[in-house]
Amino acid sequence: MRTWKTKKEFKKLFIEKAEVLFEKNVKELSHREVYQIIATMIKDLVSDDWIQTEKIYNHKRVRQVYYFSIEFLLGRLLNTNLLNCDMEELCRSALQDFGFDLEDIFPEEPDPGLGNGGLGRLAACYIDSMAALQLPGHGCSIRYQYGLFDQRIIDGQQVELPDAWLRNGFPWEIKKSDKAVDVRFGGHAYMRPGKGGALVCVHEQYNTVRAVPYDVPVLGYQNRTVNTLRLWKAEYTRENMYGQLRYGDYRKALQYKDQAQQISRFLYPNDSTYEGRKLRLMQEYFFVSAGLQSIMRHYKKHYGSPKLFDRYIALHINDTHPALIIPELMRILMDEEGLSWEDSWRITTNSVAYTNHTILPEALERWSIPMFQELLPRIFLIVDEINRRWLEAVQQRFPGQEDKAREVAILWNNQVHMASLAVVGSHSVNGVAKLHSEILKINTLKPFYTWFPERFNNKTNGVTHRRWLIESNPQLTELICDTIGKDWVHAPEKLLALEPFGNDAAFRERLAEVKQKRKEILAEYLHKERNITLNPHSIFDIQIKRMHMYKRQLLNILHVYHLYRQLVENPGMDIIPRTFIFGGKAAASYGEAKITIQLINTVARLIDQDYRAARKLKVVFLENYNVSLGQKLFPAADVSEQISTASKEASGTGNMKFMFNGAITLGTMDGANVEIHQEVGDEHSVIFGLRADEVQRYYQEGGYSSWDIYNSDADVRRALEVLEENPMFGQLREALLDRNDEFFVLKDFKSYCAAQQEIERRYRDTEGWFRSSTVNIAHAGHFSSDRSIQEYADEIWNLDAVKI
Ligand code: CR6
Repeated sequence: MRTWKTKKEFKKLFIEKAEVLFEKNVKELSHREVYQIIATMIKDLVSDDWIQTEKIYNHKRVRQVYYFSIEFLLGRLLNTNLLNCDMEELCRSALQDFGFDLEDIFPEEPDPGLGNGGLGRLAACYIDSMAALQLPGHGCSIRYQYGLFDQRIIDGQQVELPDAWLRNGFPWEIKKSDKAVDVRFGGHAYMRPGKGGALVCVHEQYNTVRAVPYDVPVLGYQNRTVNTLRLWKAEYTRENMYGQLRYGDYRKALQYKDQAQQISRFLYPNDSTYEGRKLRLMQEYFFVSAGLQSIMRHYKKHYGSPKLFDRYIALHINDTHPALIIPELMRILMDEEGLSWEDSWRITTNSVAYTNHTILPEALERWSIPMFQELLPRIFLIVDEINRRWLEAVQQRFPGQEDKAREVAILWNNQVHMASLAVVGSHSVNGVAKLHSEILKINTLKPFYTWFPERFNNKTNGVTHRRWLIESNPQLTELICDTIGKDWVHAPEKLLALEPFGNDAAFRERLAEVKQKRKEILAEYLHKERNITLNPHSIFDIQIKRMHMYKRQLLNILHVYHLYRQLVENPGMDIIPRTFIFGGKAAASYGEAKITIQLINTVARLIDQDYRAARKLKVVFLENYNVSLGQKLFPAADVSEQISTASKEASGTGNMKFMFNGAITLGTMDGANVEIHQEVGDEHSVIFGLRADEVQRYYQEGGYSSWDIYNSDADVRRALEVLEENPMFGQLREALLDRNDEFFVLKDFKSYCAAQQEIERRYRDTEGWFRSSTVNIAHAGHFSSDRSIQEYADEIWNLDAVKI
């Protein structure tokens, strides 16, 4: 492989690539072509290390983890990879010689939209950290042809367009046709006596879907480790198609072909809600089976007997979407390797660990048994047997107590309960923040906790500080390095050394300059790219995340409207100018979330058109919020809105990205906000609203009366008038009043308004504000995904780092 280490070599190779890939000389290249050339060059550059990394893992027979996730929300890779292989400056300067600015090249890369929100982005942060920590860990997922939809706002409303992110190819991937495997769907499965009388399974008349892997290198941070993210694409097989044609059934043959290709076509645009589509179940089994077959093949080649599988391999399931890995591993060990049920079960439960990401009941996956059975007959037999043995154990301990069995059954009410399968079939179950992990134990998974208390643990989420601070905010990175040196880059907890500088006026001044600069960069960008004008001297108050009723964007906008009404009545009111920025996609079928977007845009227009308010207030809803837009927004934020109904947000990870960039959290005691508050205290964060236990108590007692609040609080009554602007908003009004305000928006309204006043009071004290900002940055290190991943490696996977 021709590679490059110096600027001279870079330029020589660049010119060659321009010829080979595009038959152009350098002057004729478009920015997109420049991007494609550099990406290809980086892939070449790291290919030796990639091969070397795998060789060392195999040769040393180290224990490895495979992280199965139905989403990986990667974001752009060019900048990240340049940073990781320490070639950013060389590349920048070489391009300059050719007359290109690297900053113009970055935006040419489309965001791979292979995820919805937090869960998918978490998976991306986690593989980044595994490589940075030199842990032998790989990702496994689906190569969706269409990612999450492209969001447009037309007349204030969300419109979804297909996201054909692969249109111009994906230069980071390598197709590995020779590593393809076959996955079976449908047919009939039954047991029959085999040699020596033992029962063996027969599975016949199934359809075969070919799974073709595309590998993406995952680079460690300047350490030569290159792990793999393996994405599977579904293809039909000629054999299967011709098999059907032989019987003259064209309709069936084409139906098969179409269905096979359909499997990796779309990412489901749902976040935290149960998507009960047959195709989704096919996707889940497809990538789990393909991934596991390829792991087993590789394992047997390099490591030996399947009996020792669990000594060398850890399998992690990111939520329940990959939980079929449990019966699939049982199938492979029994049907293909000839192991007994008992040995297979021991190996399976020792290998698999499960992370739960939500307590929302509608998001806990359940599949109808008839559909499951029809699609995956062999897997169903195994799940049925797992369930039978498990309930037998329950009966033995609690004879005659039907209700005990009902609570923990995997098959119940004609449904397969995936969370139950995941808990029973793994050795570790974790939540994603301390509060969430407690709620799992005392509430959501309580009966399982009584059975297996030793399985339950917490792993608070984290985000990669390399992308979310170093890459996104070079100005702040430079200031931090000037102040405390560079140790924190490798050991983010060392950011703590920054804390005393909160009392240093010169430092605070520089920090304020950085924040100002980042607000101006954002304002300029939005002006140029989206024709939006912001006042960079206003407070930037930002809520960016998926649109969801539990996340309460509605509470935020009702407060904005409340402020607006105050200003109209009293135009001289002394408030600091404020810019409220929203961004987030609503699932296409989530009516209330889509109406909330409309409401935000309505209030935005109302304010823009009213001179009494427009000087002080501004609302913007940013179209198509994604990872790369996030990288512009977090650095520019003064206030981080984390206002979910307590107990509902399992962790949140945007809260951590804001913290790394020195924003102050305005939040409820929910998810990881609790731990952020624990780190920085009341003095450096603003907390409001009901606590999780209060919320849960209200639910147990049938809720509270939102009408009482409406009747007794004039501010609430006035705020709700905005819902009379448009008949569409009647639905939101109904949810708040007639359907009793499931998410406690009205209940928390007063306390939220007070918290917003507190924000303003603190902002007026510039010295105090930037002291708080400093304390937040200093304590953000705890929320690096390096810390999370080290905990997973030590406490769940039992994994050691490997020097390359
Ligand atoms: N929607 C949680 O809701 C958490 C992420 C990652 C979520 C969110 O609070 O930070 O996972 N849950 O752990 C699911 O996707 C099921 C999310 O992103």
